[in-house]
Amino acid sequence: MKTDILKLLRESESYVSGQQLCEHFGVSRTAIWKVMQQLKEEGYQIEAVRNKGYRITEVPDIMTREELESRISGNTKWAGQCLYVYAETDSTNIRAKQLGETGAPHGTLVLADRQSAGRGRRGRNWESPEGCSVYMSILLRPEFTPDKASMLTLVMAYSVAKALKGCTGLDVQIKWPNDIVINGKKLVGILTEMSTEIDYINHVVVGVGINVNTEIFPEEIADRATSLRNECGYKIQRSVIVAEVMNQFEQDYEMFLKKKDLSWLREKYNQLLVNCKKEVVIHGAAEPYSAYALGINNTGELLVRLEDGSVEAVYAGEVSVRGMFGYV
Ligand code: BTX
Repeated sequence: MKTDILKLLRESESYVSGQQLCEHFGVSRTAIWKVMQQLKEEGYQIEAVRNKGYRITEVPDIMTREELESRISGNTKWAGQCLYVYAETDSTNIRAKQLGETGAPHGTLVLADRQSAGRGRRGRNWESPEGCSVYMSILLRPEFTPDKASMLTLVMAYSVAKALKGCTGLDVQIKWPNDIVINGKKLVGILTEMSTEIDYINHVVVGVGINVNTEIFPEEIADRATSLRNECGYKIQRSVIVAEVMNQFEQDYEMFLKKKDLSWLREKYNQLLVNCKKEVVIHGAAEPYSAYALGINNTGELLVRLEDGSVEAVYAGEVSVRGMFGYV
């Protein structure tokens, strides 16, 4: 009921009468009043006017189940419909993988307000302070073969980039394969992990860390990390970002299932690619080498032109691409 009340209040342009709410939910006025008190305690500013009813005047940036559910529930069919919300956890990817082992449905979304052991790729760390950013992992149960799973990182990057552009108007770009950047700094990291048999996927977990309202970063990453707030100069509601990412990702995932490759987003993705048509350095298993990035192919590899004119496909798992001058 709290989720629905929140939704009704937010979506209503004027006051919602107590009587209306009582009838809608089949409960007493006291029950409604109690929910309003709880919401106020959580930081919602709710105006109560005699003979008119209730009106929400300010929404806090909190990551509670009700706040998130009220944003996501009517928006998607399966993405984020089953929700696990933690004030703190080690890593939402770890939680989602455990849920994957115990039968949680496709689209289950795990969120935390803080991660004590947020993870990047290859054992790296993801800074996850409390109260300011989005740490979320979606559990997927795809019916395609394991070789296609790495494309999901690219699909998610595309969905997140669109969602962030839509919510903030910022000119975000994708740094292949798993970061979103702006002005040469990292805004988002994506970590895809999967559990497989030889030719069968048990489940895939796509974890997304979005720096939303972080103002100060630890010294080690301060020169190459940024947040939406630092870029646009005002605070952003995290739950709105989460809901929009789920909305975009559900549509993009369904398109991916239909097409079985990235042909449908290739051109649009390449337009968002920060390194496209630029010299890059490929850091692989052997010596790093420089090449000219041409964009992704239909299966998500980065095509690069080598000095001898030949074109090579670089695999996401093998390398990281650095710009000639620093991080991007
Ligand atoms: P990555 O290995 O590409 O990036 C990790 C590197 O990025 C770190 O070594 C550090 O230099 C830098 N870094 C660390 N924290 C931040 C930050 N908050 N902002 C910008 N740069 C940072 C990228 O890995 C994948 C990250 C996925 C994070 C999500 S959060 C939800 C889910 N749960 C979880 O444990 N991981 C994922």
